[in-house]
Amino acid sequence: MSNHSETFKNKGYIVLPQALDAQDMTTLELSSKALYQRADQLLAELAESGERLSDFYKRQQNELIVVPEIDNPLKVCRYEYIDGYSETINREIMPKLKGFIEALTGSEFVLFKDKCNAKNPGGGAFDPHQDVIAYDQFQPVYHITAAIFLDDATLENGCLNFPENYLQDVAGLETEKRETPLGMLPILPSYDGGPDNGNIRQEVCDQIRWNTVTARKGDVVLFDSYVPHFSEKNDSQKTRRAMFFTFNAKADGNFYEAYYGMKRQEFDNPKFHVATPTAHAKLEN
Ligand SMILES: O=C(O)CCC(=O)C(=O)O
Repeated sequence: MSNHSETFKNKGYIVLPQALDAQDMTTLELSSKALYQRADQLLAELAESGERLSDFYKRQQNELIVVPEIDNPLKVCRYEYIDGYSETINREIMPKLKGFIEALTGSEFVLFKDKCNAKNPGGGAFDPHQDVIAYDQFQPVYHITAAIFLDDATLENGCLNFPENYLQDVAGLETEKRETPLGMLPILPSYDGGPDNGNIRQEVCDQIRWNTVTARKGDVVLFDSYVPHFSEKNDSQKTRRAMFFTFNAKADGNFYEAYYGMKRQEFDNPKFHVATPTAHAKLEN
């Protein structure tokens, strides 16, 4: 097993410093500008028309998906369906990300979902969670996300936090476990319903030794869907933009359109907004 695979197996994540080059970053900067503008425009148009996002997306199968911040219906928290919407990202960036994951795992992966967290100044915190619990309406039980940073992620603007070694930290806990290509991995106790729906329970978070993982623009962080993570609010005056492309093993099937088909039909379902600083995350199940 390579050093990278060993670290990934033990920690659930790995940082690939400057994995994207200057040309990739220019492509991403231009594409993300256009995507953000579209997201912003959609929120403004919907506020003007009074139509609810959940009604709008039921009849929009190819549109970019936008979710506003909890404290402001006009402020973009995140946009999704990037690969479906942006031919450039699909053509220029996606093969590279797939390549990073396939080099790490030695098997083929396909895109499951994607998103860009805009994390504008003042943009909200993402509470500690495991991504896998938001995906269990679909067959794959194991996913790997490539997080790419369009801005430096710092302590001040809300970089990601991952555990030093959560498998050791929670070894004594009785938890449900799922069989994955990396062995049996735990589903940690989380809050069910209410404003903390999907967040890992506080007493479990307290047991975990957390590390801040700062990143530079152009770095890629690969993490699996079981490793707990969170980020604080953006307390700086600039954006902290990061895109997250989540893949599943090709052998498990291709669910990208099915995932977004369901999200468009059930936009308000809190399942699709676990641990996000959006009003949707706070709706009752
Ligand atoms: O963008 C962030 O800071 C956190 C992202 C995250 O954990 C998520 O979107 O599930």
